[in-house]
Amino acid sequence: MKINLTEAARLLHEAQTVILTSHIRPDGDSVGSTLGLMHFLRGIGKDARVMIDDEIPRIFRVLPGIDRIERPAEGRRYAADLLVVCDVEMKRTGAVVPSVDAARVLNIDHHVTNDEAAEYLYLDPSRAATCEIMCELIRAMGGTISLDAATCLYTGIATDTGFFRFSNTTPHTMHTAAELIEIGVKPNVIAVAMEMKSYDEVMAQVRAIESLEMFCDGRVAAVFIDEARAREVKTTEGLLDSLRVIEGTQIVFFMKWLEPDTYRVSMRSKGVNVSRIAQTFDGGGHIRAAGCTLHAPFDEARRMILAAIGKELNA
Ligand SMILES: [Mn+2]
Repeated sequence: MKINLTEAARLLHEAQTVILTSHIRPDGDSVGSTLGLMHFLRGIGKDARVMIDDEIPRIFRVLPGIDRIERPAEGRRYAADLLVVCDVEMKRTGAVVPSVDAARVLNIDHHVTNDEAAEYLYLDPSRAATCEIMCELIRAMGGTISLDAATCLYTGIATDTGFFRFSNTTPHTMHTAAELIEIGVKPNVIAVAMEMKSYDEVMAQVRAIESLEMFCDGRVAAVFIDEARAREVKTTEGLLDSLRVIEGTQIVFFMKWLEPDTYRVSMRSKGVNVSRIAQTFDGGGHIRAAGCTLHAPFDEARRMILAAIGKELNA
C-alpha cells in the first residue's frame, strides 16, 4: 500500500526496535540510506540496526557506522517492530526479509520499477536517491541530521547522481546536498573515497575495456565477461562510466559471469528506457540505469540481451 511521507514518519515514530536493510550488491545509496537513517533513529533513542546480506565494498569504510552493518546468520530469526527496506523492493534483500519477523514492513524507494509488494510503501521516483528521501523523512519526523547521518546521506546522493552529473540531478537534489554540506560533510573526502581503486582493480578495468565491442552502428558499447575473464575482472565498478564517454553511444552495458549459466547485466543509457529492457528479464532500475540477471549459457545470454537492446533502440 502506498503511503505518504507523514504516514512513513509515523510508522517510524511508533516503532522501538527497527531493522534496516537494502539490496545485495550494495552501492552508495543502499549503504548510505540505511546507515543514515540508523544514525538518526539511534539519536532519538530507538534500537536500530542495519542488516545487509552481502560483502560491503571497501570504499564505504569512510562512512560512520560501517562496522555496525550485520549479515544475517543462516537459520537465525530476527525480531523487530518495524523492518525498513531501503532503495529496493522486498524481494532483493537476499536472506534479510525472509529472516526477519517484523510487526510491520515499510519500504522506502525511488525506483520507478518497484513492484509495490510491501505492506507500506513510500515511493518517490522523482528523487535521485533514496538518501534524498531520507533527508525529507527525517525532517518530516521533526528531527535534525547529525554529521554522521549527513555523511552517509550525502554519499548516497553523490553516488546515485554520478556526483551531480546524471540527468536525475534536480534543484531539490542540489539543495539537499547543500544542506548536508552545511552540516559539515566534506564533499572532497567522499569523492576521493568513492573513486579509490586498488592497482588490481585498475588493471581489471583495463582488461575489461580491452574486450569492448560496438553494436548498432556505434550506438551500443558492450563488454562481455565470461567465466574465464571474470576471474581476472573482479570488479566492474566504474566500468560503465568509462564506456559512456564514447561518442555516439546511446546504451552502454556489460554482461558478467556470476555462476554457471548465470550472467549479470548492467546498463546505462542517454535516454532509451533501459529499465524496460531489464524488466523483460525480471530485473529493474531507472530509465537511464538498470540491471538484470540472465539464466542461460554465455552465447545465448549474449544473444538475448543484444536482441532486447536492439529492439528497444529501434522502437
Ligand atoms: Mn538508489
